[in-house]
Amino acid sequence: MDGWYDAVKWCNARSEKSGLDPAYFIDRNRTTEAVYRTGKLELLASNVNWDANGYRLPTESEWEKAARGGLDGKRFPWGDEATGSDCNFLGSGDAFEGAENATTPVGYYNGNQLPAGPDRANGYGLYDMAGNVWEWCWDWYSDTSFEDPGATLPDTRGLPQAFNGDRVMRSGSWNFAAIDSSVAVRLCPRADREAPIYGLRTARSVGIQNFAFSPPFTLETGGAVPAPFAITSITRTATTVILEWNSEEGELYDVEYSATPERAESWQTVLFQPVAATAPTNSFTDLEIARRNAPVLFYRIVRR
Ligand SMILES: [Ca+2]
Ligand SMILES: [Ca+2]
Repeated sequence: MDGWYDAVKWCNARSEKSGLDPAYFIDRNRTTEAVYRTGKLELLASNVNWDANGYRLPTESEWEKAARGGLDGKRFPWGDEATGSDCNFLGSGDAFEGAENATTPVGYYNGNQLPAGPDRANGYGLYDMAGNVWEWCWDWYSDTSFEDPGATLPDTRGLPQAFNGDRVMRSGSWNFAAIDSSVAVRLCPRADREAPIYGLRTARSVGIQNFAFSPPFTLETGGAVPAPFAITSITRTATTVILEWNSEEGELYDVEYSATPERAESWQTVLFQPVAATAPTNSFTDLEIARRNAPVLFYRIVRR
């Protein structure tokens, strides 16, 4: 067994067994369809089809959001204190305490646990986000990964490259103290590390959820007089985005998108042919948002 690598391959195997699209690929550009099934690969974010409907590890940020269950600013998913009736830690006094692998069954803290306590499903209905077993996350581990520029992206996937051989684990476990079950505690095992206190929780992408759009802006073309125009309306369906903008007859426009708009080189053209304008407004329907591979998209209209 090879720790994180096996966790990732297990996600792919579960996807394929379930008839879903796997998320992890051998090729970093995913120019081939070779699914990651064997060996130890140092996967980068570009190895992943983040839009695949199959199983994958949550990113560290996804994990933390899931763990808090909407209750921010507290040490645990339910509040600031943890007792043996809340989650499985070392000495929590649950019915499995002292066993060789003293895990509690999934959902053990459902109101019928011992020591007796309330149902500890968090605000999102999730169990065991605190304690029981540590859970692998996607991200590379570094003490300072939150200072990386990418950490402020709307859907950060952590450091772009390996800092060392460590990946992040979260949650605490049956063999650690109660305080290590705090939502914010991070463990940094080597990615090939195996232990009976390690586990995983899978995630699935449900498609593009949120859109942010370029604000109205002014564009200059070839040093000409600034031509003010703006995206005037956005309509989103399950699979498309319809953009409308102010336009002038006879002009040509490119529709561009980006998931990281602050990076100038990240903008890509939606169309190969520019949109010929009608006056006074123009519209374009992006039919391929599911292929844009980003949970948040920004659009802008550029006049040729
Ligand atoms: Ca315990
Ligand atoms: Ca756990």
